[in-house]
Amino acid sequence: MAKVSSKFVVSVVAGLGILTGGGIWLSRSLMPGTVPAQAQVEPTSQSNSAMPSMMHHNGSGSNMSNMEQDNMSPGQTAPQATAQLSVKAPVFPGQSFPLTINIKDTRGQPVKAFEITQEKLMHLIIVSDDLSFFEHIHPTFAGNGKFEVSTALPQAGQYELFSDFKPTGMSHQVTALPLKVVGNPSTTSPQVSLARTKTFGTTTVNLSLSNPTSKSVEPTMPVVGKEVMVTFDLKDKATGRPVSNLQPYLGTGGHLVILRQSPQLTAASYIHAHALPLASATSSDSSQVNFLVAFPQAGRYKLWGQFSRGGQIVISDFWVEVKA
Ligand SMILES: [Cu+2]
Repeated sequence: MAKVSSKFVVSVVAGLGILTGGGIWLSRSLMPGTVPAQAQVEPTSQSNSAMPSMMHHNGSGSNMSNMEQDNMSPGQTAPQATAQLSVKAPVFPGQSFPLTINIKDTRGQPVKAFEITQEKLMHLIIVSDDLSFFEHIHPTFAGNGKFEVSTALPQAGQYELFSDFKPTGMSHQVTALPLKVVGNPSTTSPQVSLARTKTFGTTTVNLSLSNPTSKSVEPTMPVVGKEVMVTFDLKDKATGRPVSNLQPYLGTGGHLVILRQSPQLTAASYIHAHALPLASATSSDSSQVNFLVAFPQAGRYKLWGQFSRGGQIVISDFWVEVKA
């Protein structure tokens, strides 16, 4: 294979306030002159996210505002940072590659300080556009606005990298950074299963949705904008008994990422829900992790719940349909 020495940079200028009523804008642009002929991202895929994210924002924004500790009043516009993703060469399926995400402030200066959220300075969620692939990693802060990490992506096709961070003095942000893995993408569309009980490794997980104001847990189809309790109930596959060794993960009972299925994923497709505190190990529901979630739009969502079972991370994924 020919050595690829030129660096290509996919520049995504994305700022998304996920707080109450914060002014939001999101645009994408390619940096002129930095994308060589073999660049992996077509300009056409870069310019169509502003309106959808505006439209999607209200619901997820109000949802997040319940979870995030920020002191924004409605209508206040927070200063927004921009994120830029760089990879040094085309990305091939299954091959490890380093990536860099640079965060700059509104004046174009590197952001020097970030606040820790859920034990990390940056959470990076990588999904394939068809939502079949999911990865949650934590880039290392190298100083001067720069985060670095290496990963490998399994198949050719389009991916979206959601970087989730809070610059000191700015609002908590999620930016969507597109990345293409070269080759012929699979043409088979992934299966969408609405099953509520699935087995992941040695753990069987049941997902249930309920009205947060009543104790009864009944199968519910969530309604747009209405808060629902999302409960993951973990049992040992071999014994069928509730797991007894759930531990906090990233400082809470678990981690839940939700993405709305759409032809073009944007930062507005992303909902990061925080877990309610774990029940004590002796209580009857110590095998359950609860999240409060409001789905911003009708449609299909994929949920990835991550839990620590005695230090082993269980990733469980489910599809949920939300009616208007
Ligand atoms: Cu994380």
